Amino acid sequence: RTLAVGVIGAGSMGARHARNLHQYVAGAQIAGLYDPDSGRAREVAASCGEATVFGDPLALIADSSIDAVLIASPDATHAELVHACLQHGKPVLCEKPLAVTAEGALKIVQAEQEIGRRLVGVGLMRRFDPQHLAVERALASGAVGRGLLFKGVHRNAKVPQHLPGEVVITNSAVHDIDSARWLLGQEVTQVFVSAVRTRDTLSADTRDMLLLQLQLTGGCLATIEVTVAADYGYEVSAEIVGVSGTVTTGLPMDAVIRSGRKTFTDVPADWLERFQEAYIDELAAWTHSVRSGQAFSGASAWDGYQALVVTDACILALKSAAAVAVPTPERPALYDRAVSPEV
Ligand code: ISE
Repeated sequence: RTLAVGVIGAGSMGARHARNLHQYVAGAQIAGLYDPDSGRAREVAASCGEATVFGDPLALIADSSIDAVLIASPDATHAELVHACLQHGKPVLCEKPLAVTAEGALKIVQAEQEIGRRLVGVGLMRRFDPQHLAVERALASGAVGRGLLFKGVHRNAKVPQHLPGEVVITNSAVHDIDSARWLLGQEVTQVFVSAVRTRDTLSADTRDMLLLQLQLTGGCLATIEVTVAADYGYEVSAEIVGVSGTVTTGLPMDAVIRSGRKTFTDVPADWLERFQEAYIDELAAWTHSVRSGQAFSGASAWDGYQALVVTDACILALKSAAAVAVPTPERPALYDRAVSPEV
């Protein structure tokens, strides 16, 4: 039967997820929506068929008409809502970050282990981006030999006037940290973080340009630039330097324009535009995994936790201006096998 999905959060991300799932994902429908702004929830619900607007996120999760839940609410609310889904045995796709600290994410991993089956997926959607998947395939083909160095660039067009470095780390750099772990197949063992405020118009504690330097197992390294006031547009790229060559994400397919003696292509405005295909493919994969009982091919709660173990260390490194060692806990067996919930 069609998977009845409840969405929590009708802001730009939640609205996009709801409309993507309604419009592009076969086998699923938006059955419920919640947002503290009920007007916004009603507006998104009206564009997604017969979705019910709930007055409380926990009521949505508990309701028997909801089979699975998609969390796109503010970062600080994620962990509590994921626990509620687990208590009701409901599969959940939670937007990154899974929690705002590793400790919070570990509690979710422990709760899932007590249940004994994987119900949690995390919205680290670059694992579904065609350009990143092309890098993964090239690396797996052996074309450049063993991957040694991950080089990530992550640029947002503009930053709110006040954005401390630790928020940029948990809200933005978490993607690049996951990409480094995923593409290299290694775990981070040490981090060093430098950060600057790029203009006086930003509040004194804003750090809108960060440079992360990571050491990983397997003798691997990573450097990540996260700039959230790049002005010119939204751009993400990843390069893996291997033993015998390098492989880099290509540009998303867009028109090349020649005009006024210039050649140019548009730069996306934001992540919704740049990763639209990845978001749809992530939702389709999640829907398929829940309906089929096969493992979700995206990030698990363990991946969400591991990324936060690194972001915790990055925040310490930012504050101490020193290198910080990162623990590498052993991955529980639950996250090794292809097991997932049945609906
Ligand atoms: C946002 O929440 C995202 O997840 C985007 O992918 C990222 O580029 C942006 O910096 C975050 O704020």
